[in-house]
Amino acid sequence: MLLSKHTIDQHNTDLIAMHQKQLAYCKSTVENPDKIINLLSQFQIGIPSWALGAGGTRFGRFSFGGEPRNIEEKMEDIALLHQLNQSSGTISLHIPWDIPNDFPKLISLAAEYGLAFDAVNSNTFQNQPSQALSYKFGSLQHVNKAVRQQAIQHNIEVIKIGESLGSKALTVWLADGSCFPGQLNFRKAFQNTLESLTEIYAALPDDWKIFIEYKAFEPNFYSMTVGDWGQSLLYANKLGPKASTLVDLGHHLPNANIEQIVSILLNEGKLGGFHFNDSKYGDDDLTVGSINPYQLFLIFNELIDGMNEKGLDHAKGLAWMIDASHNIKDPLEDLLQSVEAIKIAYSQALLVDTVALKDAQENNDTVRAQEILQHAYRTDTRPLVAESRIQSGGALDPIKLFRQVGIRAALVDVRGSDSTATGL
Ligand SMILES: [Mn+2]
Repeated sequence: MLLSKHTIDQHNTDLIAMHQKQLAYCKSTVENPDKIINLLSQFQIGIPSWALGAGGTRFGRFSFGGEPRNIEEKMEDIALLHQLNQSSGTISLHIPWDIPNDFPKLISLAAEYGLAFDAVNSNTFQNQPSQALSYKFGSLQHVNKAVRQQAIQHNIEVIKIGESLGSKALTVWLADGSCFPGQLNFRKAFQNTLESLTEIYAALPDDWKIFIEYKAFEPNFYSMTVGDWGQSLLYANKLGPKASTLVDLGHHLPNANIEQIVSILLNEGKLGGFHFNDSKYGDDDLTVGSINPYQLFLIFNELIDGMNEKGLDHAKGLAWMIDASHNIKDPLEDLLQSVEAIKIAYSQALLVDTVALKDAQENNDTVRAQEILQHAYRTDTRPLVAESRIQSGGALDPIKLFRQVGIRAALVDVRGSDSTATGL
């Protein structure tokens, strides 16, 4: 379901007077507001195809109704998000939860919606019905070479699918690891994984990248074969220039200093992509910025510092994606909240007085350094984010409009109250 331009314009007209007051005040308090608005307009965040339905836990799943029943409907939902916020212009597919077969149709649908295909994701953490061998004891690390080969072939297949859609990167997240001491020879598991990744790397087209995602624990609870950024970086360095690390915010142990990790990886030229979410305990898949927005701001502060240092374009230099999917919110409203939180944190980090911060650091002025960061963090940049949205044709208040129009009820009418998004 898509909105008419008239519906969006009418919504904006109703809210414009208040917005203009807030924008005028905000612009009077920050440096270079128009530059920030312009950067915000260019910033696109990939929406994962698996976030469009209700996620579940291992205890249960509560369907939302009106969930997309196929890849075309997933694209339609992302197109709707993009209409509302003008920042959700890319889609990240997960194979085989999404199995595209009519490529020309999907490509023309994407063009019609103004969407592009972001990194494609392989899946060797589940057995699929057609599959000969089991991933119960791992995939790329497996003691049995035939299992490793099956997982390698799957990844190569995913690259081919991505190529047909115009994607330029493969994200590999491995559930491989062990649940009990003694189960696994760590060195052999690492070596097997490296050899498997090397074969996948060899199948990458010249202009492709491979992102190695890490995770501290779950589903394996004693060891993960790509368990932290150090292990991921080892693989990425050994594989070559097309390989880099992907940071998923929820994949760290509690209180990990993610902003420092990001800073070092960027400095090494080995930060490839980002999965945004938020967490209190582990891989909670919560809405971006819902638990610790200051951490998100600090991460963006390091990202901007590192990207500027390397001359990377903020919008295109890294692959920005959301990776969250949970149980109780309307998934589309949740994604609107996540994108908004990302853009707020990005815009606040753009406000940091980097010259003054550098001076404070050079003079060991800890108090002033904190003042500079927190001054930026405590600035309300929401009017700048809203302005960038309406300048691009989006809605002033996406969630308000989503509710006013009754989008969820309309989706339930078309797709039914018990539809389940594929893969969930
Ligand atoms: Mn992830």
